[in-house]
Amino acid sequence: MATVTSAAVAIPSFTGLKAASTTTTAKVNAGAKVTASSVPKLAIKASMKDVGVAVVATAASAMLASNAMALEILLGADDGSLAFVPKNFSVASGEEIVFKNNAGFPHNVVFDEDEIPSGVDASAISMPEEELLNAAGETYKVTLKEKGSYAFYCAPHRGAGMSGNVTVN
Ligand SMILES: [Cu+2]
Repeated sequence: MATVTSAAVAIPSFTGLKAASTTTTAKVNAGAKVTASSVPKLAIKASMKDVGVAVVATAASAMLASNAMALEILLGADDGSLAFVPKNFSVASGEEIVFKNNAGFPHNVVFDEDEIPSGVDASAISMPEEELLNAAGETYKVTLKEKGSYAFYCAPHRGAGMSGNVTVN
């Protein structure tokens, strides 16, 4: 096996990979399998490092994007009245809805099994009736995929009119 002592061998391949896309990196990896030289091994090390950084950066920006997409609904109005704010709203299919405890809690979020699109399991998208959000800022997050109209309510305050409707487009 060849001994790599000179930076002149390693550095050009490293620099080249840095500028290259992941597609090019994959080609180098495939080539390394048939080559016994230690030069490709160095190249693989460098390329793995670069790919790792790229993956992390992609995940971070995806998270930022999904947070920006989320729609926040307050549980309890600022004046303490028992309501969802806003009460009626629309979301895109797959967009996250974040119900956030605001005032007049405890609250919860229960979808009405008779007023959601057919085929959707109400229990799969609802909090259990007896489960409550007790502290300010607590959240219940749900993502609805099936398009249509969904009615929901807060179990402790249903009688007081704390209910709402979301249309998934
Ligand atoms: Cu409530």
